[in-house]
Amino acid sequence: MSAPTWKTALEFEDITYKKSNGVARIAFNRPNVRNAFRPHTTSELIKAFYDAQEDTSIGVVLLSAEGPSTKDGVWSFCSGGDQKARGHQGYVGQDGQHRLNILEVQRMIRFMPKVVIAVVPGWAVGGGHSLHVVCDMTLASKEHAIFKQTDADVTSFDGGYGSAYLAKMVGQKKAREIFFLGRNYTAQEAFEMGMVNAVVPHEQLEATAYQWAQEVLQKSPTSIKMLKFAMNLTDDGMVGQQVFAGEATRLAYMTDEAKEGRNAFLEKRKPDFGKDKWLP
Ligand code: S0N
Repeated sequence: MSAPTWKTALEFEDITYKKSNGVARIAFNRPNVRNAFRPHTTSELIKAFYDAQEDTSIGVVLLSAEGPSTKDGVWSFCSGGDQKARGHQGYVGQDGQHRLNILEVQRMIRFMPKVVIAVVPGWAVGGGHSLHVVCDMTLASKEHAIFKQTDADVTSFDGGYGSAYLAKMVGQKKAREIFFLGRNYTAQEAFEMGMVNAVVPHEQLEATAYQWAQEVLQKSPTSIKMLKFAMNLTDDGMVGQQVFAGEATRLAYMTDEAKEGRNAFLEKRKPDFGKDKWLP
């Protein structure tokens, strides 16, 4: 496998955004506050994820983090919502509005027809923990990754994917322990409870993530997309069905049958879908 040749895709302030050979890398870049997200960060994340979704050359997105902190050398993935930006109705942006738009980022990760891998080099805490949960896979630094839920400490809780979906992943008892006690868990412990795919030596973390991405890119894009949406479906209710069914409709569009339906309408005639098409 050739080494990545990262090129900056778009310039941002709170995140970095690069691409290389079918892979997009979106990374938090506020290491001195443990990569906490403020509204400016989330709006940049939304722009980057949208760009990656629209780019047909991209099949895998790595959600990672720059670091370590220049203050104390500590690594972080993300420590959740920036408590300094927190107002009474949400997180307050430069425009003075209160928002909770990290949830929009979660939905983009969940519904994007591409694979999103969380690359966790350090602390994954609060809303940062929830982000790794919603990603399709998680790789964690053996030496520095720490998983922790502080939502109940700061009364800023994720009652959606961050908790209910986590419970599907690690089991009800363990998920309740994670949230109710707010303890620290190592990468190995997170692996053993089923919320981390692999524990990787820190120095190899980014290279391993890129290699996993390249492996995914060898697979059939339609299969990967349909499998992701099929696995989401049972937990996502009617929205899950809508996302899965949209792709089924796209596949139907590709058939001669669909072309005949469209052409017949445009030519103002009855469609002829042919015989012997009712497969058993
Ligand atoms: C990450 C922790 C455990 C690291 O501890 P450590 O290593 O001892 O470092 P500290 O000295 O504590 O921190 C270093 C510097 O970084 C600042 N900082 C850290 N985290 C944050 C943060 N989240 N916000 C603002 N600043 C932060 C420290 O202040 C310190 O700065 P200096 O050097 O200037 O003193 C530890 O730091 C920690 O516990 N952090 C707080 C984690 C936390 O409680 N996060 C919020 C939890 N809740 C959410 O994230 C939920 C948000 C969410 O996803 C959501 C859910 C539902 C609906 C909407 C939302 C939404 O947010 O939109």
